[in-house]
Amino acid sequence: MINKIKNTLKYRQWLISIAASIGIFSVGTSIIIAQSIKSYDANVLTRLGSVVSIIETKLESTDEIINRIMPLTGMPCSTAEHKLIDIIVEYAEFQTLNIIKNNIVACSTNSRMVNAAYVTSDKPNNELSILESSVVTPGKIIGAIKEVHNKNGVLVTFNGKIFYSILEHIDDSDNFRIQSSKIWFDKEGIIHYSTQRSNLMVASEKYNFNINTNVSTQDYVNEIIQNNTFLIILFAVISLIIGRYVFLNAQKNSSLFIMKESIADNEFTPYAQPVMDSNGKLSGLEILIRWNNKHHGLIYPDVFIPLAEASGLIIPMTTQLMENTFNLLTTVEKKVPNDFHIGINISAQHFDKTNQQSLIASCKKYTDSSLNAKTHLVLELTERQAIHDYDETQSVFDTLHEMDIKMAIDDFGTGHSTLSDIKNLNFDFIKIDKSFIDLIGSDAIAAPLVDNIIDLAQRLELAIVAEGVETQEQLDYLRTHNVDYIQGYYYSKPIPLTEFIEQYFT
Ligand code: G
Ligand code: G
Ligand code: MN
Repeated sequence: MINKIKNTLKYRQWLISIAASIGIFSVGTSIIIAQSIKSYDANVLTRLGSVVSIIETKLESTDEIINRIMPLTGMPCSTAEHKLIDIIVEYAEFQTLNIIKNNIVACSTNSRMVNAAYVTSDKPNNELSILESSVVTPGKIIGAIKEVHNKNGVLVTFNGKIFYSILEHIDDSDNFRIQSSKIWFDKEGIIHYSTQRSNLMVASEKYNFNINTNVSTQDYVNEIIQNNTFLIILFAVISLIIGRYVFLNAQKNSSLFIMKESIADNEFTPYAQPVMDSNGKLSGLEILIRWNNKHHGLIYPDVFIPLAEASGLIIPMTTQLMENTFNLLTTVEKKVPNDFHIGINISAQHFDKTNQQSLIASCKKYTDSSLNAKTHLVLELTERQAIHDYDETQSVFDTLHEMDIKMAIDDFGTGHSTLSDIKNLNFDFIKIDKSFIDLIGSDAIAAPLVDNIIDLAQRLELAIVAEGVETQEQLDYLRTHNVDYIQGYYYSKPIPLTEFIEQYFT
């Protein structure tokens, strides 16, 4: 029955929970992906940066060597060149050392440089130029730094290998490019003329070059797969769990929503089952709630009472049920026999601080009404639920007893209460659970259980109601054991209270 209601809401429920799952998963994976890209980039930049600083260290001795050569510029080349050769052997990274006169190499450690290599005045001093060699190693990369004043000075050149041989020692540097002005080269040392550079770059602060590399989407994907598969799967699982939670919650909320509406529409109606005395004379009734839903017909309490109790809706539901019951019975008040018992089921929640007043108010309405003169109100508290706060319950019991309201322990034998609880709470009736009545006339092993439970009930010196009596055999047995009241299909199933009134009170 309730499934039909749920079906109408399924679509919305699925939508919400799938959206929640996908939403959480997307946010989670986006964070993981962004984090991975960031850390991958940072790692690459660190490696680029280390190449830059290694190259800078190799160029470190340039200032010193230029300062050593500068005093030689005034000497004749025959003297100067010997000194230049003495200097160059001390430094591995230099290819040639040269003295410039009139912007052209005049003296050099390599004779081919003389009168062949020149400097241009427009380039600033002490700046690194990386270029293609035309004199000593034509076609290969060299580095050059000059310091020339008034067309005279010093020029030093480096073997290009000092730049790219480093890459051999750096992990994953296949795509690293060393770039300066208009040229770049990679670890192969082949010159490319292009100013285009890749997306990640670290530039030297001191010299005119940078190291850059391209990171492709594929690199990021590989990185994520390698390091974050587990996290992503974990997020997928978490998203599914949350999705399921949302799904169940949506289900609960939608049922609750319908239930609230139904209280407003007065869809919860009282059914009644007669309770007879041992002579078979009508002595009372038990009100059993039914949900008469406009779309789905009659719904039984075992479906909605647990949800009503869990959500607290049981409180307004009971208030309404009691009011409806009292109103209907008042209409036939004159036909109701004296001492008639009206049984109402209540829940443990009714004794919580926040709900007590609601129960007491409903009872007050009863005691203030004319029904009170000839009937007894009996509140049935089930043993199946545990009592939340024993002291609170006891004080409400006292209040109710002062109002002459009677209390029954329902489903006796099935639940939580210990005998001392029952004694202290001052019940007036005991309703023996149907499961014990069912044992009557069954087998020899089970039968003593029934005797024991009846015996126990009698020792408590309370009036006893047997529930779920269906057969003559059960009835006879209960009569011989002096059980006071009988309730069950033997006499009648629960029927709408209106029908009950028609049947018994007209
Ligand atoms: O007739 P039956 O199927 O009605 O009842 C099923 C269960 O629902 C029983 O355990 C009964 O105590 C409980 N029940 C029926 N009506 C009410 C009610 O109005 N309030 C509470 N709390 N329980 C009820
Ligand atoms: O509140 P309580 O748990 O006592 O509710 C009694 C329950 O037992 C209700 O569900 C009611 O419909 C059911 N009931 C009452 N008499 C009989 C009976 O003779 N046989 C069966 N099977 N159920 C019964
Ligand atoms: Mn009951």
